[in-house]
Formats: sequence, C-alpha cells, structure tokens
Amino acid sequence: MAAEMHAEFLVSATRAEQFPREPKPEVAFLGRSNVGKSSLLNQLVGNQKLAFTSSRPGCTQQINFFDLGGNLRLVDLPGYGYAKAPQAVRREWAGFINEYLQSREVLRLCICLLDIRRGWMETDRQLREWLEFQQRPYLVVATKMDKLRGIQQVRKQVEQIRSEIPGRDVLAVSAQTGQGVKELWQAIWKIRTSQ
Ligand SMILES: Nc1nc2c(ncn2[C@@H]2O[C@H](COP(=O)(O)OP(=O)(O)O)[C@@H](O)[C@H]2O)c(=O)[nH]1
Ligand SMILES: [Mg+2]
Repeated sequence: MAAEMHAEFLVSATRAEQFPREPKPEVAFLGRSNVGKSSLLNQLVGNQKLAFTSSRPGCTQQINFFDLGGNLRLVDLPGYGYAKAPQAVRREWAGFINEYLQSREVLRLCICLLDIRRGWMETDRQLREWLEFQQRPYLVVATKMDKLRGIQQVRKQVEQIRSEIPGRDVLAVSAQTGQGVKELWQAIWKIRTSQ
C-alpha cells in the first residue's frame, strides 16, 4: 500500500497562520524527542528522506505537514521532553503544540509514540491526559520493537503499556524493519474513513 502512495512535503510551520488551510483530514505524530516520529512517518510512506530524521534530539522545532495522495495529511510535531532545552524554549514548544492540538479542526487522529523499551514517561502521561481532556482520538504506538529480543519481550512491554490505558489497543512497530506498519496503516485508514 505504502509503495503506491504519493507523499509530498507541504510546509514547515512555526506559527499557526502557516498551517495548511485546505480542509483535509490530518493524522499527527506525537512523542518525545528522538522516539522515532520522523522515522515512522518515512517508513509509513515508503520514503526514507521525506521527514527529516536526526540522531540529535530536540532539533525539530516546526510542525511539518505532508500531503498524502491529496486526501490525507500527516503531521510531524516537535518532540517534547527534551531535558536539555532551556525552560523558555520548552514552554514555547508546548504552547505551539497545544495551539495545534486545541484548535485544529481537521485533526482526526493523534499517534502517540512511546519507546517500547521505556514505556510511559511523565511527559507522555501529561500528553495523554491533555488529549483525553481535549477529547482527541489517539492511538498509542510502541516503536523501536526491533531493539527488543524476541516476541516475549515485545508482548511483555506492550502489556505493560496497555495496563495504563484499559480498553485501548497498543500497536508495536519498528521504523527500522517495517514490522507493524501494515497494522498501523489499517488503524489510520479506519479512522480516516469513519469520519
Ligand atoms: N532501531 C531503531 N531505531 C529507530 C527506530 N525509529 C527511529 N530510530 C532511530 O532513533 C533516532 C531518532 O529518530 P527520529 O525519527 O529522528 O525521532 P524523532 O525525534 O521522534 O523524529 C534516529 O537515530 C533513528 O534512526 C526504530 O524503529 N528502530
Ligand atoms: Mg523528528
């Protein structure tokens, strides 16, 4: 599916006025700096160079919009929880992300990424509470599953993550190997077509 998808970079926004105006459903990728948002986005569309990935945490400060075949937008949000960023910078990022999450009408689904090895961290929980408060649909995705050895380890970590969100599914994926990406597409597509 991903191979046939035509994905295109649209805009890198640093202010809300720069968000695309054309009403298209959006799926946003959220998570800590370095959790693998951009990598997963690239893997989803089968283009390793589309979203800028980096081993240097905290360097994406814009909200990046990508068009997918003209009927869906993927949105790469700046990572939170980068401890080395100065307080004022962190506040500014949080404000910008909040502005998007609070007011973006076309936002259909938030993909919340967790590192499968670490599970929930405090900033992830804050984001989750904020999304629930805002009544935003979200899907928890545990990434970097290739870093774990064996399916037992994966199951154990997924179970651990799921235990904090009763009644919800947790998908395990790897942006490196592509594992779980098909399932993630199905989840995105279900939301996209249900509204
Ligand atoms: N092994 C492995 N490494 C990953 C995976 N996803 C991302 N990475 C690595 O983690 C680092 C941060 O990834 P990036 O996508 O830039 O994270 P972002 O800051 O959340 O956008 C990079 O060095 C990636 O190569 C994954 O699924 N498996
Ligand atoms: Mg990134």
